[in-house]
Amino acid sequence: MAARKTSGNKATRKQAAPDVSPNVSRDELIEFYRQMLLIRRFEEKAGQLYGMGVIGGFCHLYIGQEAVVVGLEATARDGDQRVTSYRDHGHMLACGMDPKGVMAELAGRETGYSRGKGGSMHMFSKERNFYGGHGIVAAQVPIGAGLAFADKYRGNDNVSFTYFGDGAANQGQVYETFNMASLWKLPVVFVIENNKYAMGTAMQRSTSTPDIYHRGNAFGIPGEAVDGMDVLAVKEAGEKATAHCRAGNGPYILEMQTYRYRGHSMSDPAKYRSREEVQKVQIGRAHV
Ligand SMILES: Cc1ncc(C[n+]2csc(CCOP(=O)(O)OP(=O)(O)O)c2C)c(N)n1
Ligand SMILES: [Mg+2]
Repeated sequence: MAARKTSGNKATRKQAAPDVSPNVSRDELIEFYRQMLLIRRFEEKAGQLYGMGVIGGFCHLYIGQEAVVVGLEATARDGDQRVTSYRDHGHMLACGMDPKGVMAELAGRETGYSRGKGGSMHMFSKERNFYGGHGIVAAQVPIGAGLAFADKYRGNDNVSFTYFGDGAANQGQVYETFNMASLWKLPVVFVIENNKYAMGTAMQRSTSTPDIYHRGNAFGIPGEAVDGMDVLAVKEAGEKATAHCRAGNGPYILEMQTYRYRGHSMSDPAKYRSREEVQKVQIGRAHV
């Protein structure tokens, strides 16, 4: 998580710190940190419980990518909807789902969000407008456009946050969705979480052009790349994207430059990248 420098010295430390930006209060910053830390600690515990055999089945950790979902959820309003892939624990916690219910589901308990039958990849909350948790790569993308279609039909100004990975961005159904979403001016923010890898395949081995956010050009969908390790940059970009959608201008693409610190899933030999590469990103010496 990249932290921004704040002003201040020892003499003034006891006084309330000044707001770092006109758009973000000190309390809001603390709340962002609390949420990112909640996700980090939740994920670490999930990894530990998996190792102990308490959690079974598939389990994909979000560690490293926390700023993306926390920054974007800061721009969400009541009524906004969200859908994502199997790497979904952070999204559920950030949209206000109960961590105990999520953890219970991971452990296959009846008190879990899917009564213990869905596991890590298949949880939903109608109350929080969270529509999963999808194990089929990119399957959630047309679903996200469908959610936005419902909003347009109902005539409200809600948006649908539709998250998918850099690998998913190479799937055909993404482009069918871009076409319809643009044609019908659907209020959907396509959030590409570019963590540089699709399982063990580095992006440059699978993706013809490095700037995925350009992929909306053919459909007239604007897009931009964002430092996904900086929660404030994410929030700022999210505000622009949601304002675009809420004003009836159709979809918007945000390519979040991020990185996953852990393996693709719990069984990942991690032979496709070096420990040094991961460490460089963690200490902020490499561009993500
Ligand atoms: C249609 C389909 N093809 C292949 C797979 C196997 N698979 C699971 S995750 C994954 C990689 C996806 O990478 P990306 O979209 O970058 O998401 P990330 O795991 O990095 O979050 C693949 C190929 C699948 N689940 N569904
Ligand atoms: Mg990826």
